[in-house]
Amino acid sequence: MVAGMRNGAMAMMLLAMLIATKVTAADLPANAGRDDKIFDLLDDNNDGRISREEFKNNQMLVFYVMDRNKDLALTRAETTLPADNFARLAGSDGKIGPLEFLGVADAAFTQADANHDGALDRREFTVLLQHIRTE
Ligand SMILES: [Ca+2]
Ligand SMILES: [Ca+2]
Ligand SMILES: [Ca+2]
Repeated sequence: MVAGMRNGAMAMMLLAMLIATKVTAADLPANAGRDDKIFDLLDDNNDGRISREEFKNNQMLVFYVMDRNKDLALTRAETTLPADNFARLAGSDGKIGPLEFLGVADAAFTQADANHDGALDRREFTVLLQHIRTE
């Protein structure tokens, strides 16, 4: 479905932005091993898998960092999204709320979990990052 594909592409774009934010925030060097470091940042309990909960929790942190005026809504000025993508995500109120934000993160996670075991291993995560980079 066209709508589904659009959501997927949007999810990837937003996630790319989020990951970029996280990397900047952590002040990581942009060289080899970066994917591993991003993975470790998201894997809170260090079991080598990113659970849906870990993924969502970290997305909420990113949301909070991006939400500069802390009104629990992202305006376009608070994101780096192109206008049309922002408009689609934000809906009629013109802002991205926490639930809309988590919905996108959720879609990206589901797409990345190739073997449907409810967690991303390093391999699935690397594939996700590669998708993001080639979008
Ligand atoms: Ca984990
Ligand atoms: Ca805000
Ligand atoms: Ca999996």
